[in-house]
Amino acid sequence: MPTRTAYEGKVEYLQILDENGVLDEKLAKDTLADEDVRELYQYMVKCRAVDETAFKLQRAKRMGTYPQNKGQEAAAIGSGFAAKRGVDWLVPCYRENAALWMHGLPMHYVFMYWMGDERGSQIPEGVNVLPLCVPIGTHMLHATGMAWAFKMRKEPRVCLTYFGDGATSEGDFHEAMNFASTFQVPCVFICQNNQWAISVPREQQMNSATVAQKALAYDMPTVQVDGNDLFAVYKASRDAIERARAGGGPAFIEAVTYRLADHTTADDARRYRDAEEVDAWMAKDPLIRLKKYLVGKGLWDDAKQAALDELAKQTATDVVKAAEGVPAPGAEDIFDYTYATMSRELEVQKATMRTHSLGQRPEQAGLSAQREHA
Ligand SMILES: Cc1ncc(C[n+]2csc(CCOP(=O)(O)OP(=O)(O)O)c2C)c(N)n1
Ligand SMILES: [Mg+2]
Repeated sequence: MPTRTAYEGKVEYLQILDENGVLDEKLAKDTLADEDVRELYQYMVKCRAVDETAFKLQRAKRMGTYPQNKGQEAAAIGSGFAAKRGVDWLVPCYRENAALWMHGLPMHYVFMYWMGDERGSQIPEGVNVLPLCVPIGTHMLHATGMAWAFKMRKEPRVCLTYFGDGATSEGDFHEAMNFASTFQVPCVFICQNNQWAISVPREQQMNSATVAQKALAYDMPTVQVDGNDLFAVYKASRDAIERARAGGGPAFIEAVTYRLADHTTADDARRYRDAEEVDAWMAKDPLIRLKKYLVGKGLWDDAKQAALDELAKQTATDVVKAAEGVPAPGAEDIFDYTYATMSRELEVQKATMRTHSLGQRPEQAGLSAQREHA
């Protein structure tokens, strides 16, 4: 019996603005207007400044750790701009701050989070953003569940969930993809393929030529885009979001980008990756090419850049001030917000600020008993 092709798939690659700032006018049609590009460029520069400031803050021991977003701004902003603020929901990991800020998350919340203040995860009412999620891949299931709820409630909302290349090796990723596709929920999966999962390069993380092709197994519309190209990310995201909103089900976007900084401030990437590789990607920096495009069109000049740099610096200073200006939580908070009704033992611990159950002496814990219990 002759064999026949049971399934055949392909993945398209989209680039609209190349590394030299040259735009494919035909593909760019009906995407971003000049005014949008200029505004988004300014936003990118501000986000970069805030990101660099977080790094310095950690080095000055004023922040615990921090994963720089540097180099991935176009992927975050292009997709974030395509989503409707206050309607759609963003379900992040930790390398797309710019999208979260764009959707109303105050910038200093991210700083508070990395300073170890849990209130950084207490997202203000009306901001459709979930807290940062460090356990890799787990949040994609939350996004799928939320999108399922939107579908059941017939709400015209879409969930955007962000994750890295490494996350696609997790079981949670495949469960989320399978569920989203089987139930045709309005969820857009955005993989920021930044080539590295801490010190593991993409080629050692997976055998597939692209990340995007993983979605073919779930029969999901999928595309690979130049993730440092704001136009391409925007177009792919808008198409996916609007199709999902119209009932067309989930979609997958692989944004090919690069982590220009270390994995986090606890890492030193020089130990495992070549300087030439980093230099090559530095030349593809999304900010550089967007600036080239704007200058080429006569929409940008040195004076505007100087003013913007000043503004960006001020923005970063304001974010630090806001984050460090939040009063420290009281030590009692751990008692007050865990149980509706405290046990007798916890009441005693709260009153004395020490635990008897472990035989701990206040000096050992660096605490001095404030009050002895009656
Ligand atoms: C479930 C889980 N396993 C392992 C880790 C440790 N870890 C933190 S970040 C990371 C790599 C993630 O790589 P990727 O998904 O590509 O995201 P990137 O950091 O490159 O943005 C790992 C393994 C974790 N946080 N959660
Ligand atoms: Mg990665």
